[in-house]
Amino acid sequence: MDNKYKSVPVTSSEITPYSQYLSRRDFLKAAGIVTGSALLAACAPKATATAIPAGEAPAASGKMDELGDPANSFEDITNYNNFYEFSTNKESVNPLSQEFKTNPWTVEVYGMVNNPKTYGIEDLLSGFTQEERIYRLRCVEAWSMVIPWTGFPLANLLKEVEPTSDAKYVRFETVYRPEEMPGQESSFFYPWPYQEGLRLDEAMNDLTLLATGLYGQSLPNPNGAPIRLVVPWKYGFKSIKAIVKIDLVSEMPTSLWMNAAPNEYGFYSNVNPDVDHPRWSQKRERRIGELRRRLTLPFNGYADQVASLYTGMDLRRNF
Ligand SMILES: Nc1nc2c(c(=O)[nH]1)N[C@H]1C(S)=C(S)[C@@H](COP(=O)(O)O)O[C@H]1N2
Ligand SMILES: [Mo]
Repeated sequence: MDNKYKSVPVTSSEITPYSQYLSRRDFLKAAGIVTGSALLAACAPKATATAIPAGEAPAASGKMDELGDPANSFEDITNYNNFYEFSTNKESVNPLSQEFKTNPWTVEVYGMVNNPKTYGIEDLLSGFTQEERIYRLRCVEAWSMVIPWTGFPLANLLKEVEPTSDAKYVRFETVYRPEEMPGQESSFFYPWPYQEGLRLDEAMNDLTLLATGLYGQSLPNPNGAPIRLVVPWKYGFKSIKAIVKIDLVSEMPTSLWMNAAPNEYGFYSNVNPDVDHPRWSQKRERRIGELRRRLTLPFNGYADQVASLYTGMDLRRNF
């Protein structure tokens, strides 16, 4: 497959060091052009000379996705999170997840495979070439971000364990640790642990990433440390965090969201501006840091790489 995301091994010189990124950000702040405040200024009655029209604000980090969209700031990416194990409030996930223990950590890969194996997080970091992938993340709630992940294709791990010919789907599970994750103390609304699934060909697609970091740092706790899935053409809830189990199965797995609200969340959940959520439109999205809502793209803009996975399927029904 023609791949825009060449497997470029990440070397430390290629990643903007966090200190440099911070100092650039401080510079932008000093110049009064950090996105949030610039946008506020732009809609205030007395817009100042430094106000920058939405969409033209310079990227704080200089990092961009393949459409030229600037990456969101480290601050936005780590302070506006969906991680219901900690809180349903996006701003509370960061403070509540600070003490979460991500070391030691193991990921068990099992089920319909020839070589089942339990990997320590250090094996996953050293055994697979880590690369940077700058992806758009589109939440089903109609907001989005651009995130510079580091990690490795899930396919590389699956090739090592060798799925058998009976394996048709991959089931993922988040750690269950109610003593550290306050949201897991009650199962009244959500049947913990968080689970997600992919069809095997979706899991093997080159875009599908196991992320172990962002902005060249190890993965921050609010983003699903120490390892999480990233499936950029699907709604964000498919990108399960803090993974401890990867299970190869023959039947379509049931995700936490399919269990909790089957009329609202299906298995495929490909980003699709033409299929509204039962309670809101999916036509547009709010890119965090931008003033105006932008049009949502089919498959979140990755159609040329993944649309062929769904040939013959009725995409008006996103389940
Ligand atoms: N275990 C777990 N994974 C999860 C979630 C969650 O609540 N728990 N939220 C999902 C949702 S709805 C989104 S939009 C993304 C958000 O990822 P981010 O916080 O890194 O931007 O994580 C997904 N993965
Ligand atoms: Mo989401």
